[in-house]
Order: sequence, then C-alpha cells, then structure tokens
Amino acid sequence: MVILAGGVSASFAEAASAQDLNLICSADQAVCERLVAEFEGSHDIDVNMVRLSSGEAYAKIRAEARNPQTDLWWGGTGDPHLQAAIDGLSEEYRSPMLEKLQDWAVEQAETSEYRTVGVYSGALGWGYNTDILAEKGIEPPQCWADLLDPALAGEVQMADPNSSGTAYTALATLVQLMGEDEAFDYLKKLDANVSQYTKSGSAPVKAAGRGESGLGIVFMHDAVAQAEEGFPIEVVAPCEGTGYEIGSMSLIAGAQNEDSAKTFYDWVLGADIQSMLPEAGSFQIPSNVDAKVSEAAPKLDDVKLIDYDFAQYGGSDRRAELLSRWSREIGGVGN
Ligand code: S7P
Repeated sequence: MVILAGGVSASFAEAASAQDLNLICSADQAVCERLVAEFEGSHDIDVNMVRLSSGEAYAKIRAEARNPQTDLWWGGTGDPHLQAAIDGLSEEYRSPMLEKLQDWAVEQAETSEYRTVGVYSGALGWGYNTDILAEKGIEPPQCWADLLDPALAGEVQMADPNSSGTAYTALATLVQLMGEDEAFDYLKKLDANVSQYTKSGSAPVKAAGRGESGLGIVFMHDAVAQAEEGFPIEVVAPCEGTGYEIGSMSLIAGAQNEDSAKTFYDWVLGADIQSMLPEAGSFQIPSNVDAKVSEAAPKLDDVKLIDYDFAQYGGSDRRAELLSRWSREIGGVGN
C-alpha cells in the first residue's frame, strides 16, 4: 500500500503499473475513441488521445521535434507519415506483426526504412446526395471531368490539402493523372463549383449526407460510412482512375513512453482489432491478412487505381511544393 499525496491510498502495484500513452489518431473520431476504449480495456495503460487530421498531425509532430509530446501516431494518410520518416521525426520499429501484414503495408514500411507501416488502405472518390441531385435534375457525376459541370455550382465540397490527408491525396492523384499544370487548371475550374474547403477530409461527405451540399470528394470508404448510417449517399469511383491511401502508423522519435507505444503498435496490427473496426464506421481494407473485410468496404479490384507514387508524393520537397502551389493558386479558408 502506498500513500499518495492528499492522503489517497493505493496498492503499490496499482501506483506503479499504470503507464501512459500519448496518441495522435488521424482517422474518424468514433474510430479513434473505439480503439482507445478497446486498448484501455485490455491493458494497464492510460491513453491520452487527440484526434487530428493528417496534415495537422504532421505539423504538430514537427513542431514538437525537440521535445516530443507524442509517442505514437495512428491512422491518417501515408504521405505525411512518409514525410515524417524522411524528416527523422519517426523511429525505426520492426514489429513482430510485420509477417502478418499485406504486401502493401510492408512495402510502406520498407519505403520508410521501417519508420512507418500500413494499417489500412482505401481509394479516393466521392459520395453524392441522391435526393439533392435528383431534385435539381443534375446528372450524377461518374468521372473527374463531370465534376466541372456548371450545374454543380456550389454543390461540391472537398477538404484543404494543407490540413487534410484526404485532400492531399486528391491533389497528388490529379497531378499524377493529368500532369501538374493541367491538374491546377482543373482545380481552378473545379473551384467554381466548390462551396467550402473543410479542415477534415471526411467532413464533405458528412455535409452531403446531412443535405447541406450535394457532393463530397472523399475516400470511398468515408462515403460508404454515411450510406451505412442511412444517409442518401451514392459512392462513386472516378471513371478516369483514382488514387488511394495506405493509412499508416508511426512511432515518434524520442517518444517518452516508447514501451507503451510499442505495445499499442503490435496490438493494433492484430486481426481481431482490425476486424472490429467496421463496427465503429471504418470501412477501409485492413492490413492484417487474417482480418475480416467488411462486406460494405469498397472493392478495390473494381476500382481503376493509378500507380500512386508514394515515395515521390510522400517526399518532403514534393509535398511542400504542391501544398504551397495549392495555397497560392487555389487557397482555402477551412472551417
Ligand atoms: O475517416 C477515415 C479516413 O478517411 O480518415 C483519414 C483521413 O486522412 C483523416 O482525415 P484528414 O483527411 O482530415 O487528414 C484516412 O486515413 C482514413 O481513411
């Protein structure tokens, strides 16, 4: 028994065993909260979790580089995780779970010299509100080119790629599909139809689900989540082809709670926990080969995927260059 300050007593084991984990989670809030609840329910570790969009998470970890306050970064698009690896902000870790992972998840680890790893994958597309488009007599867009239809003026939302990994994936996808100058021409034309550049990547399709706008450019699995909740959302894989993410996880260099971080890292790569995530509205393809894939998850074999160059578009210079051009030429106000 140990007497703690204030006369509160606790067994020595209780006082000594509780550890902390400072976690940034870059997936949807509900998914982040479910993960933390499951982990705390099965481990003697207290998790301090903050939910941040992928670009914001990268910026926080970079700002803390001299005095890291974060131990582990789970989820969010792979590009900023790769940038963090290149910038030396994350630590090499070869989890014993690596042998249980899909090739694309292990390739993400290899590309970063084991400073990040794939946790899920999903393709970019959009979700549109069937009621709104029908009421306005707008032909549902099936191709990137269709999003320029003047009938969609004010009906499109996407996120700001500076804060959102989803929107950066969209920017990098368009550059890879069209070439950089053509992609910026396209984005300028698209801007005429965009009512808002949101901070979070999934916000545009949540707004479409609630009927606040007609269409959100998002990961297809985030559109599926809205449809599964009963909103009138139809999910589209663009006809010209599209990019995809390898959602990732990184152990932060200089983590104060490295052991707790590694415990979470190995646990969250397990099949059981990944199979459970659709219950919290997560419809990506899981990275563990034995995890169950939800029936509702978009079938990537049916999507025309581009050969997304993660090494280049997750590269520090390339990402910074594209983001600064987007801010200069398109600009976003966020929300
Ligand atoms: O909701 C799941 C998800 O789309 O969220 C991540 C996303 O990048 C986080 O949001 P931001 O776009 O705001 O960064 C994706 O990794 C994940 O699939």
